[in-house]
Amino acid sequence: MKKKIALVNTPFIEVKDNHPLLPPLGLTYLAAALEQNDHEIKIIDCPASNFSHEKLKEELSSFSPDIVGITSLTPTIDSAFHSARAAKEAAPNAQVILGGPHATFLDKEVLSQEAAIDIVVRGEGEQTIQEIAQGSNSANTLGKITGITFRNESGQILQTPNRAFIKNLDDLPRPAYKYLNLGDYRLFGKLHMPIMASRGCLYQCSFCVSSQMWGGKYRTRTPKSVADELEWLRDEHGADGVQFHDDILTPEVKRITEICDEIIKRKINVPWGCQARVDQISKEVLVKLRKAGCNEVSYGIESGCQKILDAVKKKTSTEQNEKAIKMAKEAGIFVAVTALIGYPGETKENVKETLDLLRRAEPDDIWLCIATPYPGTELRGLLDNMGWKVSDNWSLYDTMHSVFENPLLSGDDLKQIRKDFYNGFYSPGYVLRQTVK
Ligand code: B12
Repeated sequence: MKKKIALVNTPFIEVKDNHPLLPPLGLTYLAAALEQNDHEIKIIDCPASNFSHEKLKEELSSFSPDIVGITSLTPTIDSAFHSARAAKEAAPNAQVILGGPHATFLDKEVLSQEAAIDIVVRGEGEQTIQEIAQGSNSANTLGKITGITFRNESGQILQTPNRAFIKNLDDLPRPAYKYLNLGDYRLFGKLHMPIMASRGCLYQCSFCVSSQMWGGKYRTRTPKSVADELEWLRDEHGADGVQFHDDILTPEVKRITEICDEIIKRKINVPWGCQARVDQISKEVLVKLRKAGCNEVSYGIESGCQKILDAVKKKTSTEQNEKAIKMAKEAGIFVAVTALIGYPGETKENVKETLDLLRRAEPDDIWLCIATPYPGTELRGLLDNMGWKVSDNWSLYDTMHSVFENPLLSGDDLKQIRKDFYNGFYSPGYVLRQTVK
């Protein structure tokens, strides 16, 4: 049966305003899956449209959906609850579904906290939402759909088994951007669009949920399908730049070389950025990336202290961190890094090692993140086991706030360290060097 389905990116204020607001890749993938079954779809991207919850409610009232699907991360979960209540008020008979990493790992909690949410979709959502939309909303039908947690008629919360990961990513229809007003995403007139060439991560860093969310196996699309999508983004949507959303684009030299060669051969000529690991990058790979249009590489260096790199299970060394930054700069690629401070066991001296490394290597941009125990991470389990007090104020889970009591580094210490570091790093000298570049 054809249904009316609204997909909602919940209202929030971007945490970092010099980053372009990108079209929501997850929602456009869900829309593409749903339109295969002829459903009527509307995507409401509240941050892009500058919609409040009140305005969202008005939009939902006039669309009158049968299903409302909401996406959210940990820092936006309270806003997602608010959106769910707005959805029930606007369309009382609609099924309200929540997805994304926070809901995936706190599925039962989310359903017991917010009565306006009917179903949580855990993990990859394309096939699951298709099945929900095709079926009725009886507990009997829902109970047969893998990868969901839901409330039955008597209020009991039931969890079905995990859904198997999608095997062949080339089978997925391309993200359906036609439901968005792409003009909303232009920054200084330029449109940046996302793309994802793989899913899954082979590593299990203690602060990250990726391998659980997307699987510990690296699932890839063919270089041809990636290059086809890049051409499509450029020609059909007018993309001026592209951002790869893969956790890591470069784990296999052969594969990244093939992708780059395909881009070079076809003269795609669109600048792009990606995330890479410092132990998988070489001068040759960086030169190839640059030749294929890569103008920004982002490394999760995490720390300049080997003790902390080992504690977070990063499987890299401080020497690799420094060398990878240097090589990217030499290849003429803008290099951004994320680094972590305030990990359990870290001292002020250990943090200083990280800050010294950053000052020495001088990457072009730095995200100095305060260690944050997102639901589903090993770090969260570690804090629970140690009995350290962890905040449940999810809006603070943006890596700029300290959310657990740390006997070695207090929240105030970490805030001050960040402030002092940024004040020094983005000095008039830095600005001058970047301008000359
Ligand atoms: C690109 C990215 C960003 C971009 C966002 C750009 C944009 N507008 O999309 C930027 C740099 C801005 C960013 C910022 C942040 N990010 Co970020 N980011 C990512 C990254 C690398 C890719 C996101 C993506 O496009 N994924 C691909 C799409 C297809 O997946 P998806 O959106 O999750 O949707 C799928 C499923 O989740 C599910 N699903 C999702 N929603 C729904 C809804 C319904 C109804 C259904 C049925 C299914 C469903 O189905 C979808 C299709 O399979 C992910 C890691 C990852 N691999 O996902 C981290 C990730 C999402 N980010 C994360 C974090 C922590 C942040 C920050 C909070 C902190 C920080 N300093 O980075 C900020 C906060 C942003 C905010 N506004 O609140 C965490 C989230 C953890 C959590 N529990 O919330 C992740 C998972 C990284 C990690 N490994 O821990 N991020």
